[in-house]
Amino acid sequence: MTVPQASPTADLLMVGPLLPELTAELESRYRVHRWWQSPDQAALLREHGPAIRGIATSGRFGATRELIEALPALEGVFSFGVGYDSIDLAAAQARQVLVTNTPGVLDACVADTALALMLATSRRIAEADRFVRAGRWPQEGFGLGTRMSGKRCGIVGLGNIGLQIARRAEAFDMPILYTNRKPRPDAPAHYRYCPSVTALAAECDFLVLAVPGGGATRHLVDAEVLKALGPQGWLINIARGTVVDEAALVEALQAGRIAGAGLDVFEHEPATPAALNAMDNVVMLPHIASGTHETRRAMADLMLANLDGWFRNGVAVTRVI
Ligand code: 8YV
Repeated sequence: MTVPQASPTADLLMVGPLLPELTAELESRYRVHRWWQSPDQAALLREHGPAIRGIATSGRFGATRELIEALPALEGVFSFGVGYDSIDLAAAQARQVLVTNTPGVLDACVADTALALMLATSRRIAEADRFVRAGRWPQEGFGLGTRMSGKRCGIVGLGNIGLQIARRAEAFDMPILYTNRKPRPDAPAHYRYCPSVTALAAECDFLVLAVPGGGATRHLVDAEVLKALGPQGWLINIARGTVVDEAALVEALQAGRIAGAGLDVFEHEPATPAALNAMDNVVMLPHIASGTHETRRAMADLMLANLDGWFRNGVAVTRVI
């Protein structure tokens, strides 16, 4: 797609690979320097660093303090994704560099994935699929699952994504409980607020994590929370791997202290704990909650709107800072 424009408006440093069509669009509008493919990053910085005005990145690749500080003409960090825990905000703030993300457009797909994981774990969907593929059906019966409809849905973080999860869970006749920094005044009155994650875990059947990552939520779900969730409780994580103490989760699963887990995110992605591979009560996805054609396109469009808005008119659409 070509965009009517006299010449590329700025030099961008692209930290890691993005969607091929987004990369092509970026390259048609900007002078793009591919950081991750550079055989000599120091030479790239020496040659182009002084001209680079934007960092193009994603939640996965982020932007380090070191990189932000190495670019004297940097004006903005433009990220593909809503989470910005991998971007050093303090370094950006200190340099008066703006940071943009792509909020809103991915809420529905991320919430859909949370529900998919809730069903996949409790109804043993992935395990049942493996059973059929292995040719076991003619010889054996497949055991029973756990009913999801009507069970209590406990949401950690009632932001936009949390609200969409709640709406979907209500269609399964699930009472909604949640915890947040504070009760959300605009939340439906029948959503029950719990003052802590442990209190919420003790009262729900599905503990669904929808909080941002970063220092403030690191290991929010620890051994104590998992114990409170209990042997009939399921942990669902579509937030960030860092929100869960993964070692404690593995231990809790091994000891049968929780019923199972549905995980789209992990503490050390793309590495996943080997101990989970043998557990049929765990469903693992490779961080695909926003990964649909429609949503990734909308995220790309919003990232481009931020870049073009800033470099053409000095106004970014969705700024974090
Ligand atoms: C993306 C995400 O997969 O938006 C987020 O925060 O985690 C996902 O939508 C990610 O940003 C791409 O790296």
